[in-house]
Amino acid sequence: MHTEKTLILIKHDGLARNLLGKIISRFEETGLKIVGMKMIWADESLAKKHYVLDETWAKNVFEKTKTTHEREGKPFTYKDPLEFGRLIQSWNSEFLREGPVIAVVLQGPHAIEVVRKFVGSTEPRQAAPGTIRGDFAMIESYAIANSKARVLRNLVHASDTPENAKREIELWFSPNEIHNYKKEIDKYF
Ligand code: IDP
Ligand code: MG
Repeated sequence: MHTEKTLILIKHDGLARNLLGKIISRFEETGLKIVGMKMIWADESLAKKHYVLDETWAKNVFEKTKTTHEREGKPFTYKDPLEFGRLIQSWNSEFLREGPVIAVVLQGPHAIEVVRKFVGSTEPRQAAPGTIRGDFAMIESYAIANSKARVLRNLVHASDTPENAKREIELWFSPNEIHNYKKEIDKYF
């Protein structure tokens, strides 16, 4: 009843920094079940479909970045959320294709919320210690990424809503790559 599936991507910076095992361990330790996992090097079409430019997402990205810039007294010159969203989407698409990523489907109670909590804030500098982004990428910030015209290298992507989780799982996995098996812990949920 409360069981959900969610998609995680360990982005290429995770592989490049040899953090794969540590990051996957964190997810295993939540008690959630890994029901799909593979290494995949995305092409442009997959990357664009993953980071769809929808208006709500663009507004959200725009607001998060603008708020941080203003709080730090740094100028934020973008006026149009869609234009900014398009720019971030193109950086994201490039980054996603920098090298192979590990795609994981996790299943269990409240999986989407729990995983987002473990991953931490979008800007690693603001992410709480104990989260993946906070523990392994805290020196990364909007200030640095935007001044270098590149995406935040924040190690992990995680689905943020049930609708996006469904769309993203269908995008990265075919049905026969998702496995249904029992674990001892299942009897409690
Ligand atoms: P999330 O990964 O925490 O869900 P989203 O708002 O969905 O964050 O943004 C997707 C990704 O786009 C982020 O993980 C980050 O890598 C990148 N990103 C978002 N805003 C900016 C920005 O202002 N500069 C650089 N990269 C950004
Ligand atoms: Mg997101």
